[in-house]
Amino acid sequence: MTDTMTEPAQTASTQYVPTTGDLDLEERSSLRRVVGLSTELTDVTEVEYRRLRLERVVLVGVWTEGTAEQARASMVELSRLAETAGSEVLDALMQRRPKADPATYIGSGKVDELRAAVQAGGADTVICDGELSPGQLRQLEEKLKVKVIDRTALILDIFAQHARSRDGKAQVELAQLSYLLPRLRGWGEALSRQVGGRAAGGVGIGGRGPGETKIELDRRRIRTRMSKLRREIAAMSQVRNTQRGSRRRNEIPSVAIVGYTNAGKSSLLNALTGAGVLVENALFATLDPTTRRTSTTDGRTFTLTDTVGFVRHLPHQLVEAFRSTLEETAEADLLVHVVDASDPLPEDQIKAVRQVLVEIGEERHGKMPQELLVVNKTDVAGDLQLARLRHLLPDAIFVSAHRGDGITRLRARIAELLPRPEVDIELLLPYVEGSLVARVHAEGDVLSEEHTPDGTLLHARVGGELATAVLPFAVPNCAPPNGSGR
Ligand SMILES: Nc1nc2c(ncn2[C@@H]2O[C@H](COP(=O)(O)OP(=O)(O)OP(=O)(O)O)[C@@H](O)[C@H]2O)c(=O)[nH]1
Ligand SMILES: [Mg+2]
Repeated sequence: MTDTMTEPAQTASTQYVPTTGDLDLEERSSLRRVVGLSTELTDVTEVEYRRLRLERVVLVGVWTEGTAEQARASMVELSRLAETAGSEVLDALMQRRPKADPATYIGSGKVDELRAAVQAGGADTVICDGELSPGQLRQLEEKLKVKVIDRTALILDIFAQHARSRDGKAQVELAQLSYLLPRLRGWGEALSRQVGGRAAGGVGIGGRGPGETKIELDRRRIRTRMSKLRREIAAMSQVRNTQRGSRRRNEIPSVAIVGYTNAGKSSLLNALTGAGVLVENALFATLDPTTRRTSTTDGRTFTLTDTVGFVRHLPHQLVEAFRSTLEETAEADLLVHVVDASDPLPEDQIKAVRQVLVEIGEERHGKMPQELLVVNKTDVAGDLQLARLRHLLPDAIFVSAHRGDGITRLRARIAELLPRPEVDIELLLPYVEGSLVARVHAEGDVLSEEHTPDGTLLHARVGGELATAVLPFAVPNCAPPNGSGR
């Protein structure tokens, strides 16, 4: 998208003509249209697909900090999220303010303008770019007379649509319930009438009635369901722990692919392993981790895991619910952090991803695996952008998962960074022990191999457990397998 926020509005319904320049009074108090975010049909072949779409939405954001470009990027992303959730974006408006209005998110005077935009396009939903309080949502809903949701609810909705596995579904439901719990009173007009005007504010006059009892009952039900989900998630993560434990015992190093949503993580897994996992130009296409085994060019086996992507302001309910999945990521030996070179602000994406990683890492006392930055989609990024990124990220590997450029270099770099097995050993394995030879090849790092009349003579570095298994075949006079350093 090349148009900027300050371009004149193009739609006929507009009454907000944005001004140029920064923050003059008029601008501060106006709603600006974010041009180019409408997702109206441009291609008839889309008709069939769009028929399924339920909502016609207007987006609204409050720009409180950062540059105009960042504010716009956030709105562009919100529109992509809305589309991913199946909505048609009619319009996008943004207000520059020092902070969101505590009552109505955008300035209360601007709500009328927003309502006009809603009515002009026949929208049925307004999506706010942030996490709103239950009171803000309710007040806006009352004024706009259409459903109002926030970014958090939108992301939760996408996750709910995309979750496939039992584990993923349970995690999403838990996140949704924890989002819903404090908002129970704010939702549904009938409900708030029952408990009086101050419903969202807590108990007070009129706060105890039949409605209250009903809400308490609902709350209790939700809490019970949440504990059940937590138990289920814990049990499922136990199973995965066991599987992972067995990989650990076999000392197979693990690599986790992390990165912003839509950066090309799944494509990279496919490029590296031919896995054939789902690749989609949609946010949060992947929710369930996929693990594939592959090997380095020198024959060491390792696992690669593709997992859920991150996004700016990833709802903390989701981070909480996906904690077990995310923690597994944090236990990898190496993180391959994929960055989309075609994004206008890849630095912000890197920052957002690292923030989530830090959040997970804090639970683990700050111990994070080493990170290898991989800049993807070099085939579509501009030369200037690539030059800038090469300068900014001198240690990154530049690849195109689509074209295969840089993949060999990436493999080599992964091989370098993978932990090496720690025991240096020389073995003479009789030919009947072919399976042990194969294991040394798969799990260890073979330094030399020679076929002698008595068997295979191997010089290798292997993990502790394998070293014990092959100890009877250790060649005498060679250093004892006691972990002679790396
Ligand atoms: N041009 C180009 N497009 C790419 C490349 N790699 C991935 N893509 C596209 O980017 C989009 C997202 O790719 P995915 O591999 O699904 O990305 P992801 O990071 O797994 O996304 P989520 O699972 O949704 O978080 C798809 O439309 C891919 O075809 C690349 O090297 N070049
Ligand atoms: Mg994916």
